[in-house]
Amino acid sequence: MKDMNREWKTLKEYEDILFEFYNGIARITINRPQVRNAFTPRTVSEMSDAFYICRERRDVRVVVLTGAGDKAFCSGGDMHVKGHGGYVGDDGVPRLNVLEVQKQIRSLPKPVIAAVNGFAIGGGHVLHVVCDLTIASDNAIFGQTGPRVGSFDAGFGSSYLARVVGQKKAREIWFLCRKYNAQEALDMGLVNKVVPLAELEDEYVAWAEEMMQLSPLALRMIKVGLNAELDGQAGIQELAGDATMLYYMTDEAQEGGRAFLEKRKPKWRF
Ligand code: S0N
Repeated sequence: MKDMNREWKTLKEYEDILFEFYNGIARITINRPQVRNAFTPRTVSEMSDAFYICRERRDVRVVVLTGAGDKAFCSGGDMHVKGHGGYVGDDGVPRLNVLEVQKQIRSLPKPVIAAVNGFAIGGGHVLHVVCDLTIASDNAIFGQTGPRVGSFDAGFGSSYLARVVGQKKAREIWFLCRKYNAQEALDMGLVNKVVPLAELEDEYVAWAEEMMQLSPLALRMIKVGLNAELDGQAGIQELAGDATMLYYMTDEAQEGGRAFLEKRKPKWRF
């Protein structure tokens, strides 16, 4: 059942996305239903800004990414603005700035849930793949189209996809460009749960609330560890950054800083 009393408060106004907050959950909604929530460079830079705010705000504990309407989560890059070298923004510069958002989602130190409410296609499919969890409505359709429409994502869109569904399935998804329904996606481990569309919001709020009962720092460390195992030096850098953050919380690290400011030798305790 949909909780009609749930009031989402706008966090910031944008042109192409909605950015709302409810009870520790930030929700980013791609709001271009007339093009099945395809993204332009502006959509992506707005998403990037919103994800940055989610990273910084302590009251945001879980982030949900979804699409407006009941037909699409996201249909990938907006073909109307695809030019030579990327998607062309209002400034005339071609970009693939969605790659930055993929990295932001993966390195956000909080769980990100994709709430897939329809088509998740092309670059839109990759967006759900890089989220930590995916909850899909029963009308959801998944697939890559790149080799059919003059594009491909050989980064997370391929390598991380293969870690999620296995090498054979990932190659099938990319080499045949088929579409898969929600049950097929569930069967191949591409999504965590499928619910009727009318129950999608209740479901992702329940999952977010369940995670918010748990230690935020423990979840953060698990996420960074899972990423580090896959991401080589960049993954180790993030894990090491969190290790440094934890070290800063110790008396030993505090003493080092104090000693410098007091112009004396630090007194390390062994
Ligand atoms: C989503 C589909 C299957 C929905 O079909 P349906 O319901 O029959 O609707 P349509 O009548 O086809 O569409 C409704 C209106 O929406 C427009 N539209 C749909 N998708 C797009 C889009 N991607 N760009 C622009 N407009 C779109 C339709 O044109 C239609 O408009 P009107 O009513 O005016 O005719 C179906 O729409 C579909 O197949 N869409 C295309 C999906 C697709 O191929 N997407 C891939 C786009 N390319 C990428 O994402 C590139 C990936 C990329 O950028 C990348 C590259 C390297 C590294 C990373 C990435 C990355 O993005 O991750």
